[in-house]
Amino acid sequence: MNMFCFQCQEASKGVGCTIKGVCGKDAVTSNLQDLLIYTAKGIANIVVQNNLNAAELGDVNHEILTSLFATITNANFDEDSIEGQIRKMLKIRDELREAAGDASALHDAAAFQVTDREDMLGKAAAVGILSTADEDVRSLRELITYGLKGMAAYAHHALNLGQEDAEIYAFIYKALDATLNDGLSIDELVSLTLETGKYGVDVMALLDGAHTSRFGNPGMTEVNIGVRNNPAILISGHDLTDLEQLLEQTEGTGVDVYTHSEMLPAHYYPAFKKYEHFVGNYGNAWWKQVTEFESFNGPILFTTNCIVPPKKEEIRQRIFTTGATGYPGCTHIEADEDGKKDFSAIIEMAKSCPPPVEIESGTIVGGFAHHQVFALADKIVEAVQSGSIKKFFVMAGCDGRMQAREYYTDFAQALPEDNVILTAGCAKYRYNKLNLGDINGIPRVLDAGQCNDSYSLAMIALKLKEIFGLEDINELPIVYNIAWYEQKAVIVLLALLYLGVKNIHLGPTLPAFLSPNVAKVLVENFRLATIDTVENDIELFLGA
Ligand code: FSO
Ligand code: SF4
Repeated sequence: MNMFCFQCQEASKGVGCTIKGVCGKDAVTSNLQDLLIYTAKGIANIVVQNNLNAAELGDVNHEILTSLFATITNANFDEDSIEGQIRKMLKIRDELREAAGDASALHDAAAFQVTDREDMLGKAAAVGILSTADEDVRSLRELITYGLKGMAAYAHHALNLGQEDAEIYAFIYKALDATLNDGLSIDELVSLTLETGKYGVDVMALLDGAHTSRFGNPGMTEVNIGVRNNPAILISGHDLTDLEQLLEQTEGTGVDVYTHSEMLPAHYYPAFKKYEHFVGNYGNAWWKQVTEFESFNGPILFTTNCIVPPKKEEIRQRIFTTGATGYPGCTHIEADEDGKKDFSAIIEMAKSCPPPVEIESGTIVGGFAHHQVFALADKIVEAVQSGSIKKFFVMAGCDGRMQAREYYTDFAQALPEDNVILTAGCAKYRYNKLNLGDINGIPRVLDAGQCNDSYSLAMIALKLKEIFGLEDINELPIVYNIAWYEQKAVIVLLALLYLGVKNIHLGPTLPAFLSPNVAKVLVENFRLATIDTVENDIELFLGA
């Protein structure tokens, strides 16, 4: 069976995965994910055509988020779970359509019917990415859709914290529906792409507010990267409510909890500091999990992507998924109606496992989200004015397993000592253990947090613009050298473009889903570029 997916940076040959994903996603799962997206578009079509009020769509909104989120790279590899979600969405769609009345003007996505898996796969083949023949229209439709996937992931986390915004849902319906509309011009699709960026800013602000109002403002924190001699659970992904519940349920059980990859920034929040058994961070960015899960010894809880398909049965038995994630053969933990999750099976398993094997020791420093950086503003402004800090390099985004990403370690190392790196997302693991020192007490790597905390980096830029009395954000001594991997990075990128940031360097390669003409539009209007050699880039960024 064939598939076509080009949504992430690892798209095969820089074009697209056609037989099996480089990520490990098989053709059945990939095609079912295409059909799930098509079904979500069908629901959006009904909502838009009937002018339904998103504020009144409760569960429909939530299932749209779950569906988009489940198709993000490395989130859900479980074909049964994707099929189950399609069936759920079709039921919601049909009820919505019947309640709305007039169905005559609806798109096929709002009305098609399927019976079994085979039927679903047949339909998927007809409605996948390549069903849009014009490569520029396809490129823009997918760019918008991937932005929406990232938006949905962040909205889902905010929702878990009880925060939602009907305007974001309304935009998701509008944009999904627009991707079905053959009447839209390229210009209209480009402007919808930028509007997606606006809602990207809004959703990150929503999540930032949800996090900080519940867990406090992140502050400068030293995080232990060594281990203790107790059995332990490793928690990965981005969902802080899952972490909160896990910490509550493990308290007093003798089981320690460690963060992995994008969960590291949880240590920066005041609310989690009170847990004595919340020991530290184990390991590095997502792709190193293959060896790190082996030496961790205990169970692992995935709250979101990035899952690397576990080859060994022993590891698979220790992996638990929750929320939009899934992997065949791994235990999935569902929330009850109140959002509560029962992690007792994970805790019981942990008790029977040996403690983690130490792979590193010492500490790393982070917690430089907007509140902490604003508190240091005087010091930072003084350092800029005195020339102690020459430039800031925003190196946020994702890490990945491709060798080309060594560029980011080399770049951080080669950067002259009067420059500061602002980071967020798992990209940080390429340089956050290098001991790059500090400038007048300000660490040279300032980690704001998760990829969604790129919002903080944008807030910091806007604050500096205000302090320095500048007209344009691009006059700041800030260079954007961003690494991307999956669709959350797409919404972060669109958000930065919406905020007017120009000259973003995106690597290690430009997205396969940008057609030459769409890439040209981004280059001409935003001076978007990719990376070169470390030497040439340092010269380019600092030479003038
Ligand atoms: Fe990384 Fe994976 Fe946060 Fe992504 S762990 S790659 S952009 O999921 O979301 O930074
Ligand atoms: Fe390929 Fe990336 Fe799609 Fe996986 S998510 S199938 S690696 S393009």
